[in-house]
Amino acid sequence: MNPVIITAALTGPIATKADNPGLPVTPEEIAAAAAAACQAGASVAHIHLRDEHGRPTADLSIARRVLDLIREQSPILVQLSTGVGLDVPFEEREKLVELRPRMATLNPCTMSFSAGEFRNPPQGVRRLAGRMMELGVKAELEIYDSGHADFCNVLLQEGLLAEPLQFSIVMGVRGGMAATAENLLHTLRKLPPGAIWQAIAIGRGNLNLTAIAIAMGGNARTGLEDTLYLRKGELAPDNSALVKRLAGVCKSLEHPVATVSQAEELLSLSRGVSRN
Ligand code: KMH
Ligand code: ZN
Repeated sequence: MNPVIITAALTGPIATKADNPGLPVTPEEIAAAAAAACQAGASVAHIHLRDEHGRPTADLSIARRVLDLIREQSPILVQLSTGVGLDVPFEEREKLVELRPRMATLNPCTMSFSAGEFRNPPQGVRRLAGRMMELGVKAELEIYDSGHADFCNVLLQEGLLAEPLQFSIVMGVRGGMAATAENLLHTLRKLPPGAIWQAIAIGRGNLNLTAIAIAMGGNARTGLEDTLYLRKGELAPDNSALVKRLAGVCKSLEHPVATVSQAEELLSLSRGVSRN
């Protein structure tokens, strides 16, 4: 049985400190949260950036500062979000991979996302996928609906993705598939053989669907991007509390938690000098 890679999604594009005071927003807070999450059992930090007003941004100097601070404080592997936030143009978002993080997300399709629109035009997605391959940045494919997995299979056939493919099955976003075990199973059947995957269940279904995914041999993600609460009515004090709880779930299910170097190996990350 492979160890479970725990990803900590520390900030996301939507929540504010008013929603949860433990949300890390500044580069310093994000780096400290990444280090604490690593201590608690996370081997990957999924990173969104915020500007000085707390708004989602793809500003390269902020991204550089966050990457540098994380590297100073922790061995955790960095996955930069190229999803960034609904109001940031695709053409700005895709530039983030030029910083050559070890990993970055690739959102394959345009979709409704709650009250907004998440724009991922097919030719832009192809350009970004190709550039990530050139730079050796591992793509995590964000699947909000089972048809998105079909499109990733097309990208694979076109030679724009490197195996093993890594997927997040995202459930619970309004505009994507609902957080149900049935949707998870249906989508998993579409993944190519040897694919690595995790479930991301936004909101209320977070703990149960994540546990189902771990029991099925998937990896796991948690963090204040995905859920602000530890349980109904109780805000999570910080990201590391959510990671600690998830590591406990893995332990109860007798699945070991991956170390950073195990995660690096399992994800087939390309090595490079001074990269997170
Ligand atoms: N925000 C989640 C619904 C990304 O940042 O590129 C999925 C996600 C994708 O984390
Ligand atoms: Zn994200």
